[in-house]
Amino acid sequence: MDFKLTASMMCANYGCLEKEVRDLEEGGIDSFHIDIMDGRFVPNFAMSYNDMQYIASATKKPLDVHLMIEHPNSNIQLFLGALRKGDTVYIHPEAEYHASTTLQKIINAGMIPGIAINPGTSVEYIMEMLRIVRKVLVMTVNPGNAGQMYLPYMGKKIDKLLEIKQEMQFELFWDGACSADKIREFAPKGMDGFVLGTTLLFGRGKSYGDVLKGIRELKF
Ligand code: S6P
Ligand code: MG
Repeated sequence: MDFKLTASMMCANYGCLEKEVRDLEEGGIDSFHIDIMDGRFVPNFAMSYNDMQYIASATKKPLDVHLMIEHPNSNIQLFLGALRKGDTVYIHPEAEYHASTTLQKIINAGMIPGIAINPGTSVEYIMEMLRIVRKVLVMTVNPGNAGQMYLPYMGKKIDKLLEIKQEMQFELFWDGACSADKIREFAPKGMDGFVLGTTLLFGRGKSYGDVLKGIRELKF
């Protein structure tokens, strides 16, 4: 079954970040998920612009930059300037007055435009943006922290997005408390990828290669 696995780098060990990137790459990760938080849009500070730049320099794999910052339009050029074609930038429509303007800047810079949506944001709210984005990151926990519980009321929203996706061009990615059970349930329904954090990949007492191999070998 074809789906992408991306590593949530806010869960990595910063004492040996270079090794973490290398081990994930060698283990077969598809991309690196970079959670940038401003302490305003979400009540936490996670990764910084510098962390993102470092990881970009340490790998040839794509970066998926998840901007959890207020008014990303004010800083988007800074982030775009440090990225490569083929990298994805997700903004939150809840954090921007004119989200489509910001998305257009991402498109014009040659990056992949994405929207990340909070648990409380409806599919109807993002309907028009679905026509211009190439990726949707559906938050299955409230944004801000790793290690949270899956919010079960997200299942219906995901099913709705999976249905709409059949007639549109976007890919759908899962972010938050991703477990093997969720991959087993949602990959066959058409989910294109999963962000892996503490639930499945980091701090599990297994090598990244073994975890990723285990996921690829799941029986559907
Ligand atoms: C949350 C962030 C996510 C988390 C990821 C962690 O605000 O956007 O990317 O880092 O969900 O995974 P887990 O398995 O610890 O929930
Ligand atoms: Mg994220």
